[in-house]
Amino acid sequence: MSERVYIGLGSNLAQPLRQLRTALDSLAALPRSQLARVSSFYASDPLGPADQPRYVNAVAALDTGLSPLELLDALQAIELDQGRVRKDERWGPRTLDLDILLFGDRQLDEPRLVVPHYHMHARAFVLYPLAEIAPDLVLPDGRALTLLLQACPFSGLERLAQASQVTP
Ligand code: PH2
Ligand code: MG
Ligand code: MG
Repeated sequence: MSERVYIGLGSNLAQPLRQLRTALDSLAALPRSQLARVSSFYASDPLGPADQPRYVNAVAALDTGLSPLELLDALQAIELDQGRVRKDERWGPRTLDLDILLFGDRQLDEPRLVVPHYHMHARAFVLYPLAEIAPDLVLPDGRALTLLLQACPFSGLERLAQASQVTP
């Protein structure tokens, strides 16, 4: 069985656009998975500590037969592969952050994985790219994405002209 998963991508170190493109290639190559859609890239000021570079974010839709923890392991392997160093600083800079935002209609609360992702409901750099690839989405708790967007101003987000996917 395959489930639709939404993954948030973020980077603010070591050429963020390149980090995101490389990560998308790795997502496309995951076993038992198909990369279905990718949003545009968006730049924004850092949420959290202000003394770090601006972020580039995107959201991807993946259809996968992997279990949530199998996918989490695979995403963390990609993060490490791209030089992610885990530091204690909360919301600090990173070469690559891959967050499972939604996993089908599941609601998970496990030590390693909480789905839907904690703060996705109020973050413009998650909600707007997500709406671009899934405008009719309804969250597992029944709330429509359009409702969340109404409470989350676009201000501060900058949609980048660079294509998020290299066309063959
Ligand atoms: N991620 C963080 C902390 N702050 N700010 C923006 N704009 N985008 C992010 O992806 C982001 C952040 C930790 O995951
Ligand atoms: Mg994150
Ligand atoms: Mg993360």
